[in-house]
Formats: sequence, C-alpha cells, structure tokens
Amino acid sequence: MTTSIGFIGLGAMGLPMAKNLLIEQPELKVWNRTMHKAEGLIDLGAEPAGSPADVATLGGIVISMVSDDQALLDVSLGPRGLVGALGPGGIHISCSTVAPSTLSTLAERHAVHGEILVAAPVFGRPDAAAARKLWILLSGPATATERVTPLLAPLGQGIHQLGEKIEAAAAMKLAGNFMILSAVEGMGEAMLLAQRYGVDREGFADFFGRTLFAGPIYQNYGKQIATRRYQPAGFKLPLGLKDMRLVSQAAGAVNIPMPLADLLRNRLLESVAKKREDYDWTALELSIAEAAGEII
Ligand code: NA7
Repeated sequence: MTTSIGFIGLGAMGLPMAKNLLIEQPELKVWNRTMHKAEGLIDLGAEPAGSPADVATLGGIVISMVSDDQALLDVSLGPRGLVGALGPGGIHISCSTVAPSTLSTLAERHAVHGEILVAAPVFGRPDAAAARKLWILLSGPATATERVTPLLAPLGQGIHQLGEKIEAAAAMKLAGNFMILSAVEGMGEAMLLAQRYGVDREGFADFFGRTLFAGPIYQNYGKQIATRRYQPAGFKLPLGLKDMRLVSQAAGAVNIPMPLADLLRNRLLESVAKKREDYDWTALELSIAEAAGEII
C-alpha cells in the first residue's frame, strides 16, 4: 500500500495541518487553488501537484481542508477533481465544515469508483492546528476510519469517533459552532449589561473564565470580546455566517426550529453588510453594542 498522502487546501487551517502532517509523512503531495501558498511547504519537502486529482495515488489517502460546500464539490467533482482519481480502496478525508447532505452526496459519488469518503471536521483555530491541539470528529465506514485514525491522531489532541453515518460528524461540528456562537452572543450581551453598571469588561471575563464558566470558549473568547480585538481573524466572520446558514438549513430539513441560530445568522449578516468580512466571527458582538447605542 502506498505511503504517499495528498493534501488539498492550504488556507488558515489547512496550512498548519499540512505542515504537521509533513513531519509524520515525508511523502506529502499538496495542492492549493492559489499555489503560492504552498511555497513554504515545498521548501520543507512537500511535492507540489498540478490539480486535486494529482495529489492522489491509487488506493491512497487524501485530506481536504477547503472553505465551504462549493469548494469541496469543486475540488472533488470539478475538472481534474479528486473523485475517480483515488481509485478502489482510496480514501478522501474531508475536514471542512459543510452540510451533512453535501457529505452524503459526495460519498455516493466516490462510491461509484470504489472510493470511500470520511468526514473529519475539527474544532480549533489556526493556532490550535499549529500546536496539534485540534479536536477531531470522525465519521464514515469503519474500515476507512480505522485506517485514517493513525494519520489524523498526530494532528490533534483527540479524535471523537461518531460511527458509520457520514453526516454525523458534520452535524456535530455545526452544532458545536452553534453553541460557540451562542456563548459569544451571551457574553456580548452580559458583558455590556455589567459594563453599563460600572463593571470592567476584562475583569468580568476573567472572573467568569476562572469560576462558573471555566472552559476554553468562555476563557479565550471572553478575553477577546472584553478587549474587542477582532483582527487578525482566527476564524473569519464570513465562514461563521456560512456555518449558521448551514445550521438553519440542516435544522429545517429535520423540522427543528432554532430561533437562536436565526438571530446569530442575522448578526453575522449585519456584520458583513458593515464590511467586517476580515474580522473574527466573535465581532458579531459589535452589533450588540451598536444596538445599545455604543459608538464603535
Ligand atoms: P481559509 O483560510 O479561507 O482557506 C480556505 C481554503 O479553501 C483555501 O485553501 C482556498 O484556496 C480554498 N478554496 C476556497 N474556495 C475554493 C474553490 N472553489 N476551489 C478550491 N479551493 C478553494 O479557511 P480556513 O482554513 O479558516 O477554513 C477551512 C475550513 O475549516 C472551513 O470549512 C471552516 O469552516 C473550517 P485559496 O488559497 O483561496 O486559493
């Protein structure tokens, strides 16, 4: 069996993941739509590929980490796409945050060629990816998830197995991002309330981060919201909007009303309308402040 691994998508998340992978897998073929982003990796020994299909070796494994559903479909089914290039026994590991339905559709397209799709979306921002601190969700056929587990393990601090249903990892990832943004909304509103009555924002975040809400979301995002440092973005605001749209769509498909997801989607939409595309997704907090008459 081949030892060469392929990697598609060298953005904010993909690049540090590929860099860590290269340490474990010296035979790494990489492709990015904008190929100059691969230069640093090529200097470290990665092999550049001319197309998504060219990162694949017959029966091998390819990881993709592209921005959204359309990008995943483009690299998979577009010209010189990955589907059909892996061949029987080949595995495509999709790490992007996408709709559950996109994964099931893509899995069927791969299956026509005897290829297997595995979903492995991750929790963690680019700094966590660089530090191998990602939490990885994993779903797909057991034979494939068993084979890819040793490959993915060094990229994060843990892998959470979700069984054979390919949609499961996507649904859990979207649900997790929804909970993160709900916490951002809660912190933004609560911090502003306390501030109006004389409470220092950083002191507020520090207290709750140490006591009642002693977890990474409240600690890290709490500090960020308190200081309103939204650039450079760890997770770009339009990607958050993409995720809240996906949450609403996925919820609608199974008849689950999620009014909070609708509110968060509108907050992010307003932020984009206000030209905050380059801000971190937590910058939706600015809309809370503006609605309360704060001049930002
Ligand atoms: P980035 O930093 O915006 O990177 C996105 C990557 O996806 C980057 O490599 C892009 O290539 C690539 N991309 C985007 N559209 C396409 C199309 N149509 N075809 C091929 N490649 C494409 O995002 P992150 O790394 O922060 O996030 C990645 C995922 O993790 C995403 O699902 C998040 O929600 C979570 P480019 O460099 O622009 O040529």
